[in-house]
Parts: sequence; structure tokens; C-alpha cells
Amino acid sequence: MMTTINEITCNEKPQWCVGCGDFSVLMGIKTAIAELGIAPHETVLVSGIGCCSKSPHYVNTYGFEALHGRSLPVASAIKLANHKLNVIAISGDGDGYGIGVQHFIHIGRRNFDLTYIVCDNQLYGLTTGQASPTTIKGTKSKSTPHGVIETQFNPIASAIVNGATYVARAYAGDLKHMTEIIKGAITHRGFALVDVFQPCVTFNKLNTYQWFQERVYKLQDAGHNTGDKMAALARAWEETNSEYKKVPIGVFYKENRPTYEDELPQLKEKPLVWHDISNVDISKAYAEFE
Ligand SMILES: Cc1ncc(C[n+]2csc(CCOP(=O)(O)OP(=O)(O)O)c2C)c(N)n1
Ligand code: SF4
Repeated sequence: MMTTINEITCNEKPQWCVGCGDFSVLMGIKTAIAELGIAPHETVLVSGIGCCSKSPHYVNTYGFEALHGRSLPVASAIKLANHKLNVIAISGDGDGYGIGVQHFIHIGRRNFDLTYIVCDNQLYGLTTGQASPTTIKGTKSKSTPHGVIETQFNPIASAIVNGATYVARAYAGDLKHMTEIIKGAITHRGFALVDVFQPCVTFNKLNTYQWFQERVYKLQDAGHNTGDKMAALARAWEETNSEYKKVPIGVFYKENRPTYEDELPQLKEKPLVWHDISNVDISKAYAEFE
């Protein structure tokens, strides 16, 4: 089936700052869905709270804006209810790696067939520029006037160690490459993380488009083997180990493992929502909560 970008675009206009990397991420998601021929009603975009978390408002798919940090539990529940749906969760680095990090840590080992896109602008954008878990050590911000004293959180290494089966990074300044990475994540069966360097042009004066342009290189051009976990972990640390001289983007790690949905006999035949429950008596279960 053919899907066009127009079909996925809705009348609501994004309220992001001019030049924000979120525009590019949104276009990457829409292009990936269109090129894969997934119909708008087959996709659910689920977010938390933040600038990028407004994304579900700007697409003509199903959508859900959850509480701060809670995109993954809501996305998992939707997938359990109807595993035929294409479920994409989207969070900022504050949303996903800060307040919602506990969900991120456990989602990999469960291996739900989900795509998780994190718009990583290395700060809290919506609340006007406080430091986030991925802010580079030493950076001065509103919440760290003397510079961040903690070491940066490493989402790529964490995802690999915690069992994610597709771990990738993209850069909002390279839409074509990002779209391919997102397509790979959607078609992968299992939990897929796409961490996206998404410049916040208003508050992040360090990690600018120019900063990334001078540093990013593609793993696929460097002969990286995506099946080699130890090599993937070494690449995940390259950024900090090289003092940000080299910043790899592309697929770090990929493996095939049964998904959470595969392990549930109740889902073998059809999605939960397709089961007929009209003659199931749930009054006893309800009575327990009265
Ligand atoms: C429980 C709770 N705590 C704090 C906030 C305030 N808050 C809203 S968005 C946000 C951080 C957003 O940063 P990020 O997730 O990196 O997304 P961005 O805005 O940069 O896209 C915070 C702390 C909130 N809405 N709810
Ligand atoms: S504050 Fe930053 S992240 Fe938020 S819309 Fe503006 S540029 Fe984008």
C-alpha cells in the first residue's frame, strides 16, 4: 500500500523555534512511515512531556501525550493491546534519560517490538535550558551556573548493556541518513533505540549544527560490524574517550531475539483487542475493587 507524506501531515503547525532540530526529526518519522507504506491508522506515536514530545500533535496518526518520562510504559501497553500496530515512542533526553530512565533501563531486556526515538539536545528545552543527563561535563547552564560536575549519561552503551536489539544514533542535520536509521528501527523486530542529536538552537550554544557537522562520522563508512557487541560498546564510548573529536552516528548494534509479544501464548493467534470478551464475566474481578 502507498502512503504519502501529505496523508501523515495534519493541519496543526509545529510551535518549535525556527531552526529547531525537531522539525527534521518529525520529517524523518513521516518520511520513514511513508516510504515503508504504513497507513496512518496503523501507527501510534506516543510521547512524554517536552518540546519534541509535542510531535504526536503534528502527525495524522494515532497519538498519545503521556506524563513526563512515561512514553515507554504507555507505548508498551499499546503494543500489548494490539501488537499489529506500529508503535513509536518519542522523548527528549530529559524525559527519556532523566525522569523516565527506569523504563529505559528495563525496556531492552523485555524486547518489546517498539521504536524509541530520543531527541537528544543535551538539555531541557521546554523549561528553557537546564542541564539534562546528556549535558557535557563542564557545561554552564541555568541550573549549573558553575558547570555540570557529573559525567554524561551514555544512552547507547546503556541500551546495548540492557538488552536492546537495535541501537542507533542519528543526527538531525542529515535527514536522509536519519530516515534510513528510523526505517531500520521500525522494520526491526524488537526494541529499537534511535538517539538523535537534535540541536536546540535557542538554548544550547555548545552542541550546535556546526559543532556536530565538524565531528560526526558514519559507522557504516568505518567498517563497523553491527553484530559485534564489544565493538559496539567501544564505539559508544568513542565520543567521550576522544574528548568529542569524533562522534559516531549510525547503527551500533543489532541482534535478533524473540520479542516480549512472541513469548506470550495469549497473543499467538491474534491481538488482545481482537479477542471476543462479550461472554466473559468480569464482575468478580471488579467486585474486588469496590
Ligand atoms: C513531573 C514533572 N516534572 C517536571 C516537569 C517540567 N518539565 C516539563 S518538560 C521538562 C524537560 C524537557 O526536557 P527534554 O525531555 O529534554 O525535552 P525537550 O524539551 O528538550 O525536547 C521538564 C523538567 C513536568 N512537566 N512534569
Ligand atoms: S527551545 Fe530548543 S528544543 Fe525547544 S523548540 Fe526551541 S529550539 Fe527546539
